Amino acid sequence: MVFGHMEIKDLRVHSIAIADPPLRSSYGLHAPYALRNIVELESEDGIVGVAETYGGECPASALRKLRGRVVGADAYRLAGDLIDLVEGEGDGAERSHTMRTPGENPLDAGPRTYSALETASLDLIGRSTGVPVCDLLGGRVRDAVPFSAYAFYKHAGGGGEGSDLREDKYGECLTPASIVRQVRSMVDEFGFSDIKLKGGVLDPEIEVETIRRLRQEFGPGMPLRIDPNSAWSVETSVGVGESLYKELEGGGYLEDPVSGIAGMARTRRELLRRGIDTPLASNVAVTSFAHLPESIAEDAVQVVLCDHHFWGGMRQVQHLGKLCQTFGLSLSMHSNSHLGISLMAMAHVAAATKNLTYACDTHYPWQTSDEVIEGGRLSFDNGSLRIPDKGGLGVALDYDQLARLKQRYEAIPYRRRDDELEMRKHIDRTWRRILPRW
Ligand code: GKR
Ligand code: MG
Repeated sequence: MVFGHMEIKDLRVHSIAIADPPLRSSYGLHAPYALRNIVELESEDGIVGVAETYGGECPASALRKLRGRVVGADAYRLAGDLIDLVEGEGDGAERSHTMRTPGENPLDAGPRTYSALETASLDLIGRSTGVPVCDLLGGRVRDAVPFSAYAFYKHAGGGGEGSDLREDKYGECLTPASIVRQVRSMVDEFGFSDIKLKGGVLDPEIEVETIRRLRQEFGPGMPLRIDPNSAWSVETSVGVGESLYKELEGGGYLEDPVSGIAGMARTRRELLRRGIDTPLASNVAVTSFAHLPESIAEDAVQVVLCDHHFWGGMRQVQHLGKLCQTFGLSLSMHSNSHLGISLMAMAHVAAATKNLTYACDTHYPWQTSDEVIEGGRLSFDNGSLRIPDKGGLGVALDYDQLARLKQRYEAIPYRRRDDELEMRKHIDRTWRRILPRW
């Protein structure tokens, strides 16, 4: 290896499937398996850097198409060499997640692909130098990153299919009382001290009641958030905001109650007119840098949810953090169904991003049994993940588990996330995603 240069010899992309329970959101229903792609970059010295990203065919083929630009490139310069993926076509305001589930929006394919390669190259550099990724990113501002309990209304079932059915750890949860039980169990097991409820599933009155019951159970010291993924009209959003004013105080927020920047801005104005200043958060209306000018001018969103997987990588999240700080916005973190490589990458970028002061979202507790890293499932310590004292991300691939999850992917028919179709297959043959539903 020449000083300050590390040639990439190979790019490998592995499509895997992980068991996922029948979780509900305004997008529809989770399939029995969530799909992920695992990326490996191998250096000339045989060191391997890894990343985890959105699953299925499109993300995998977008990565494979870049092979000619990646193999032979310098790992230290890869992110710079590929920056056109982040800044080129698709950086427009059309990129919202209102109608497309995260990971399935062709307009953010470039930033998503770039992010996976940036993460794997940072892991590679970190492993070869012994420096943790958060310190390569400029240095950590925290050693442990807090995550929140992510409650979902769900049908009975623990995920998987046929002979691969998994234990249903939380049972059916379609009432306020069963959500309280679900969250109690998560908080007791993982030590979380923030709660997010995925809403947009049941009548808003039931969801309001669910939040109230959570407040009764956990008290005012436990911040609460609710996220119906744009399922409500402005009127409903304002009504819920009024009803839950007290419950969302003290570090909580109302996330994407309504679709679009204009709808969020109207909701904000109406709430302020009523003396309610609950922050509005978003990972649906605001999903790219191009959305920020309008959102800031209209005061539509006060908490931006970053996610290195679709914002164009870890450095773009740091830029986003600085922009948010400059304009007086807060920063939180979004997640989708994922395994430990993603969780650790999320922790590293959060550790290196100063104004990420909210507990991050994570779906990790929902993937109860599958894992692809050596040592198996990662553990939270009092709801937080500690940055390991190791170079890179600090996790290594377990190749037996990887082979098992690849076989699973080959054996199942799912090739992209389609929650609307799953809803029609299992719950209601006529179901369509209608916005606003209430
Ligand atoms: O997993 O069903 C889900 C969520 O609704 C997910 O798709 C969202 O992207 O968690 C996410 C969110 O905060 O909007
Ligand atoms: Mg959200």
